[in-house]
Amino acid sequence: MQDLDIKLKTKKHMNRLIITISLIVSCLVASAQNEPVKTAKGYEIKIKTSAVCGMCKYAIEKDLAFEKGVKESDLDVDSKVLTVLYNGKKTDADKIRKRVTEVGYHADDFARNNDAYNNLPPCCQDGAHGREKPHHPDGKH
Ligand SMILES: [Cu+2]
Repeated sequence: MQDLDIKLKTKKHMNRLIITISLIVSCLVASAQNEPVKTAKGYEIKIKTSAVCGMCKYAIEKDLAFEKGVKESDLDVDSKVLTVLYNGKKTDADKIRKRVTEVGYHADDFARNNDAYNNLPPCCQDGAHGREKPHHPDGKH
């Protein structure tokens, strides 16, 4: 009986340890995201996305143009990094990341919305540009 008690206590201890470790890991992952930078024109955030081509660039930038507080957005297709200039009083980096996920793309630690992803043109989905040469490097079809 005492043996079982010790086992249970050890298990509890292990669980706590696992929780602590996963908290530390998630903090480390979170800190891998860029922080917003204050500029003369507003805040600027750089967000790593899963965009693959000019169509993705067009879709994300067009969508963000309608997001409250967003002033400018520019996606660099090569690095997949989306740079957004925004009004810090009207929105924040996480809201912008969330909006990007709703277009169908990962945004830093925010996973894409799967329904939106499935509705993307085939050329904008995973591996579309790895299997073949990009057939529309300029974003045109
Ligand atoms: Cu695309």
